[in-house]
Amino acid sequence: MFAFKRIFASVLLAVLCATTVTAVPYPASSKFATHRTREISPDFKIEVYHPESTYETFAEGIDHPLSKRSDVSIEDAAVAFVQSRVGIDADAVHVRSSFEGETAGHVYLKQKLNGIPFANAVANVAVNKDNKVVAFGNSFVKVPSKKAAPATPSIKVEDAVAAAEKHLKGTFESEEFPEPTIEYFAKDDGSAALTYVVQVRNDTAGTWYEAFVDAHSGDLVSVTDFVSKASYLVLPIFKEILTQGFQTLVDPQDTTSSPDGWHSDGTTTTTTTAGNNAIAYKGSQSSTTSQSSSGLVFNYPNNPNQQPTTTANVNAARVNAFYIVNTIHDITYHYGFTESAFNFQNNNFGKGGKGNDRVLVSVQDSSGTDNADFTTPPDGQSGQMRMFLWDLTNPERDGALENDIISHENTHGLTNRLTGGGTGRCLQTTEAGGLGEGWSDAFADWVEKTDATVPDYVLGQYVTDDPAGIRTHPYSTSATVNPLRYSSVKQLNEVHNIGEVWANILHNVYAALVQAHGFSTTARTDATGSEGNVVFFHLFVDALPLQPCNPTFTSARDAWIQADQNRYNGANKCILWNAFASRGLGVNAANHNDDSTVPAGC
Ligand SMILES: *[C@@H]1O[C@H](CO)[C@@H](O)[C@H](O)[C@H]1NC(C)=O
Ligand SMILES: [Ca+2]
Ligand SMILES: [Zn+2]
Repeated sequence: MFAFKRIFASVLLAVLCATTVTAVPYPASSKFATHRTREISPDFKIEVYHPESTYETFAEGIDHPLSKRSDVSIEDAAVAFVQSRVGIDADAVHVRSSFEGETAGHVYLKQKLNGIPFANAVANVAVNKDNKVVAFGNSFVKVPSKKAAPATPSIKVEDAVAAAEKHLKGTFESEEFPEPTIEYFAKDDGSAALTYVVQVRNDTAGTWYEAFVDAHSGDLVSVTDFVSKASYLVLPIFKEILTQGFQTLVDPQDTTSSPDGWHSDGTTTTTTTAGNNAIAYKGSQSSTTSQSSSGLVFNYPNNPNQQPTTTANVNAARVNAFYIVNTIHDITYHYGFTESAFNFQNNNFGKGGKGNDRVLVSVQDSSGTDNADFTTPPDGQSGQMRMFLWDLTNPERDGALENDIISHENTHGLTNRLTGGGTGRCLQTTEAGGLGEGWSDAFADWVEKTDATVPDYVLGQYVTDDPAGIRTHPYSTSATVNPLRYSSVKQLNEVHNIGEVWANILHNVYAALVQAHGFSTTARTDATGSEGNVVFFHLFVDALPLQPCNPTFTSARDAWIQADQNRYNGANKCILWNAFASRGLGVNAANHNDDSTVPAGC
């Protein structure tokens, strides 16, 4: 048995190795750790590669090969350690820099090949005061000599500089910048390119790159981007409430949806919470939040123990609201809420529809408390979101810091614009207004999902400081937890209450689609998948322009069925009908009387 296992293990290992070499050169799951797509301009992207790094820490520390010798420098100790640990010759390991900190010495090393250093194969070793190695990070690579480019360049340095300037639309400032150097660059196919390393800057565009230009072909192999990009300290859109934690998000803008980012309309560029899709302010539109440091850094920590009206908390609120409204712009754009479909943008970049109608987001609006609202005039006039403070607690709480409230409000803009052709006139009846409230809750429910589970969903628990939130029941697949069904509408005459019925039905439609087709973790940025949550939001958006002005539950349902026919050839017809019918909205439902019939064949 034991022998068999060993043979089996080595066969398995060989298969794994073979796969690694011949198929995907890196595990897809580690791509975020090794790759990054750098967008040089809207029509030029480059994927940069950093070999996978391993990292080990050793608590009190472990010996290095020179431990027994006295008076060994940390540099020599680190070289010997890396050499033994990685199994390479000493001449392949080269010290780049080192320093002695208070608790450890740090040595930074580069791999060398043919005497030429690698730009992206590095290691770092920390040695503590007891001369023990306490940490080791390593991205050294194994490049067979036949996969390494020849060590002598075949193009001239001037040509490499010209290529870098052309690709990156900037200038090599010869007076100021270091002389171009030659380094190997490890590529993700296991080869090594020989590159000239050239800095290129463009002050007008605010760019500063280090270009790696292939010293044989002149191609741009990679870039280092020295400019750190926009960052926002916010509650990420998949989180709902403060206690789930603020995070710093870098470059969250989606340039497919917002080609000039969130702070430019193509003509005017700002460094505040104002841009092409939205402006977030308090009191007047001149009271926005400015970047906390250059490069569009918005780092304003919220302090929940102080009143929301302190300067720091107002800034946190404007930044979070700005981030959420822009993110919703970018998400819904992927699913069809575009310029020509009457969305909210100042500049429509010649893509149809009317512009000059970005969302005006008034945080801590003084005209109300314990609520929020969204006004949707016709296409070409700005949507107006007003976020109020909630005075049920002390300190008071800010609706702009509970993402489901912002998501709910913003969705009113989506549904009012997409129903009836951008007039803002078509969700006016009580039943249609109720559907409007339901879509708004359903979008907040959808956008927060991070996996295929469909837990009960509660809205507004932070602002009310009540785990039950602001609705009468959690949205649920359990008819015990949430007994609302189509016939419940008969008893109701307030739009939010009616909305709860629709949102609960859509919660069940969502659950059925995810159960059937699984879940995409990238649904917020990629609408091309076939997963259930992607399908759900496509049908959600597609159904809006299909339905009549002032729809009813039954006409809204029919629009979903039709949307599925249009986009998926009716592949989900029975899933949809069964979900609708499970809450009384079957084929013969009418006049708020339940029916659980599904079409023949379902
Ligand atoms: C620098 O960027 C500006 C604005 O994007 C552009 O017009 C200009 O051509 C760039 N300069 C160079 C040298 O490419
Ligand atoms: Ca518009
Ligand atoms: Zn509402």
